Amino acid sequence: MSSNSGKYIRYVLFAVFGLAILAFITKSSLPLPSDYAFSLLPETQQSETNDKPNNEAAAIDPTSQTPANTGPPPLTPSGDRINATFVTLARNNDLWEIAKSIREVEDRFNRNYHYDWVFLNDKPFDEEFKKLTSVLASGKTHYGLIPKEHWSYPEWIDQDKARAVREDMKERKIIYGDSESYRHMCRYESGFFFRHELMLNYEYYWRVEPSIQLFCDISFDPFRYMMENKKKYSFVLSLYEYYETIPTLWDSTKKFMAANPQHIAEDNSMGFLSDDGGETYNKCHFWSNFEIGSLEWLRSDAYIDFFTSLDHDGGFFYERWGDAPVHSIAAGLLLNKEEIHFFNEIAYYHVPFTHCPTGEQTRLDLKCHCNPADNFDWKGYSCTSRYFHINDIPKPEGYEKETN
Ligand SMILES: Nc1nc2c(ncn2[C@@H]2O[C@H](COP(=O)(O)OP(=O)(O)OP(=O)(O)O)[C@@H](O)[C@H]2O)c(=O)[nH]1
Ligand SMILES: *[C@@H]1O[C@H](CO)[C@@H](O)[C@H](O)[C@H]1NC(C)=O
Ligand SMILES: [Mg+2]
Repeated sequence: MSSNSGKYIRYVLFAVFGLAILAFITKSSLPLPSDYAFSLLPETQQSETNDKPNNEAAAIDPTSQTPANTGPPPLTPSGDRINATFVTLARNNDLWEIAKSIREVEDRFNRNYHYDWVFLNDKPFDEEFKKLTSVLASGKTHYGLIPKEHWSYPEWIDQDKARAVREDMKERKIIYGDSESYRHMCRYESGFFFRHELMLNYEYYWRVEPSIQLFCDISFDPFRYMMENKKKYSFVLSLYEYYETIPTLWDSTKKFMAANPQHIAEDNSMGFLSDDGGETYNKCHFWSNFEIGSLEWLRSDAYIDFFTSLDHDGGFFYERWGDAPVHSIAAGLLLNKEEIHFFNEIAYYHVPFTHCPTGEQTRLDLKCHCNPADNFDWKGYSCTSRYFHINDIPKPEGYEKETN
């Protein structure tokens, strides 16, 4: 044995003795008053969390170390909110799925910002829906009924013809092809949600659908990013549309372009939408179940004229035009390229696709729990490479490694 072993034994005995005393104290001590446990929480969590905007409470010192087991680390302090809201179109029976989405948004971002949330529905929301969602959302919540004129057939639509199309699409097993309500939904999201009276109170929106997931902390304010960088539309996932749902959408688009050259942006993203200089549509679109965008842009003459022109052509009912290709074509043609933004940092899932940020350091910094192998961005059916290509910007760091 070495000469150190005696010392070593003394240390061990000392440690064992110390632990025994500690165990005794813990066991015999009186229950702690619950206030004591509460006082261990960081100050921000003591404030009335449901009660609405409180920027002082959200101003966490980002340099301070978070003690272990006292909750998630502080995110970037909020500062002032900009003029923006979350917006969700939902039915009463979407409650449990939208509840999950609200939790994701709140836990990853909005608990530090308290942005408002607008809920829209073609039927009145019931008390159960309002009760739970108003508690889950940390900002003010507003519930809007969609006016009949925005969720019904325009007079120029032949409803018999529309019905025949639905029956035909049902036989051809086209997804949602037989659904009438899905068509009203797509038309509403294409042309009306941004002009609902509740939405007139805001300049930017972030669309949230039921059952989505956010895998990373959002450590900055995407609304503010949009405003400060003059972005009008943003996305996290892009892909090709089912041709059967939009066979004449591009014909209608070309007709609009010819009649309204004044609305077409000079530095547009035609290269994202077409492989032959605008002759045909390549079916690329931004997936609109996630969107952060400018309401002022959607309310502009250019966008409204585009929607109105498409609406008169009837494809929302005679085909099954989705709001995703409609928004995407509008963004691609009416906006300059630099006004469309890709949010690599916002990790997102809506069945069946995942956007998991490219770049290991980004994922670690944001405490992401998505598997990078699930990232759809660089797979064959995504259009996101094309976005990088036409904008002539480098792919995020880590791209080479993660696509090999
Ligand atoms: N109020 C109302 N909301 C609807 C209706 N149909 C769909 N929605 C909402 O519109 C959005 C899009 O509908 P989804 O059913 O999610 O359509 P999708 O994303 O193409 O398809 P999924 O893969 O099923 O999610 C969601 O926020 C729905 O809650 C409807 O008839 N009434
Ligand atoms: C937010 O924007 C809307 C639409 O432009 C405007 O009517 C409203 O006054 C703005 N609200 C604030 C607080 O600036
Ligand atoms: Mg959905």
